[in-house]
Amino acid sequence: MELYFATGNPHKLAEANSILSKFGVLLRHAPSPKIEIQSESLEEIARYAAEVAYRSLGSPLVVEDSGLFVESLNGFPGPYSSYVYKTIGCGGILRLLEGNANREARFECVVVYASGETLRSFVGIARGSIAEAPRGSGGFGFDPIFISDGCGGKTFSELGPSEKSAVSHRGRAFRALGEWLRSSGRAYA
Ligand code: ITT
Repeated sequence: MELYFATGNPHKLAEANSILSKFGVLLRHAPSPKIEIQSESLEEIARYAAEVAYRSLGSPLVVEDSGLFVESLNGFPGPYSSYVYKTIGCGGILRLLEGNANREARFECVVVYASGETLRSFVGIARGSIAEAPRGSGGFGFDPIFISDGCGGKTFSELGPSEKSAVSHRGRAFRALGEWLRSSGRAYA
């Protein structure tokens, strides 16, 4: 089964494809941009983008919105993660947390599938904490500063791609999508 993925982020496409290939699903980069509204809800952003992309493409597709939520910053940068990464980056988040003992954080991901009348969301959350300094060279975005619970203190950047996907917000959300596609008879694997 093939689906379009409306995203401007090639890392997301690669991670999602490595997960969905186990469900017999291949994601193709959608030839239409992801239109993002401003909202505090990842789900609202992803659903709107999926509806717009589906109207323009007319083929089954997925859209994903994700973000890093830092507890002691009241969830910042959350839905603004892409802009915050481009502006202040990992170093900026580390500076905001200087001297702060509470380093708890989580990544959230909402995947929305759109086809015909069907619009369905799948959520994945990865809990963890913000490292004292960046570590590792893999992944993208805030991976060098995010330590996922249950990974021996390694940052996402220090994990291999499949180790990251096993615990990541994206891994959880796309596996839920894959299971639903399979159980609803849309994908066979
Ligand atoms: P699209 O909107 O085009 O899909 P994007 O990168 O702009 O790509 P988002 O708007 O969903 O995506 O922003 C999410 C940001 O959160 C992303 O740019 C990263 O900075 C960060 N992020 C999300 N998932 C991440 C991950 O697995 N590892 C590291 N950073 C991540």
